[in-house]
Amino acid sequence: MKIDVVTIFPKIVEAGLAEGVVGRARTAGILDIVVHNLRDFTTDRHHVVDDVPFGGGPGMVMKPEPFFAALNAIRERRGSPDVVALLSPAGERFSQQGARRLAAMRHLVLLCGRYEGIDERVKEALATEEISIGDYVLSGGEVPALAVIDAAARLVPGVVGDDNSVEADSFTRGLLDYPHYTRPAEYEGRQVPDVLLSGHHAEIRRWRRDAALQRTRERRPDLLASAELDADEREWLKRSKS
Ligand code: JFT
Repeated sequence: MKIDVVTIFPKIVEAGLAEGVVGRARTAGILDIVVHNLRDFTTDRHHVVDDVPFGGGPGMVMKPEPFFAALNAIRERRGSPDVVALLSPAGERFSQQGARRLAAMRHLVLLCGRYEGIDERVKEALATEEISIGDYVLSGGEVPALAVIDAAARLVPGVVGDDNSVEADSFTRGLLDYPHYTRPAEYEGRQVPDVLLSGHHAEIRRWRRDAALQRTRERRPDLLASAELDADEREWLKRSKS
């Protein structure tokens, strides 16, 4: 999978992509990610990327020309992308389903801005979609771009070493995860549930399934409506109604 990121803060984005499963997948050649410095696509002496807003008001707006030049360079050097996503608080909410859709693409471009936002003509003429990662206010599109890349990349075959761990993921089934424990079996007076030490694999499976269902009902009942539940799981929820 090819990904290009356009930003005035390439070091933030590079730092977020250098380590962990994404970093390893880049080294392994599974992910071909290039981070572009928007200022390299300016033509003035001072590499200015922002300007005052038409109509007045506070703050600065990102100029369109450097984004157009960056996209032209990406098309020439890297080919035509399938998706050009602009990160924006006004975008469509990103989700696990959105991550799956992007993970199936061959070439993604992510446009990051700062200040009050990017000139609307960048969205109109260059972006195929506008994405928000959630309802809270960040200072720019770099952290959202990292979240989108991480979520999509880990669904690309080979990026996460163990396919089973992606498969077992919370959200892949539409439920929250069960609680995890490792050694020691007792820590600061807190005991790991006996069943997990028992070696009874069928009972462990059942305990985890029930714990995931219980947690999801308590913390995210909204998820249960669209979760993929089998007959046993529906039955457990009915029987254990509290
Ligand atoms: C914030 C953002 C997302 C996402 C892109 C650009 C400028 C600062 C800003 C903040 C509030 C209102 C501008 C961005 C985000 C999110 C994304 C930009 N800002 N206007 N904030 N929070 N969930 N995606 Cl460009």
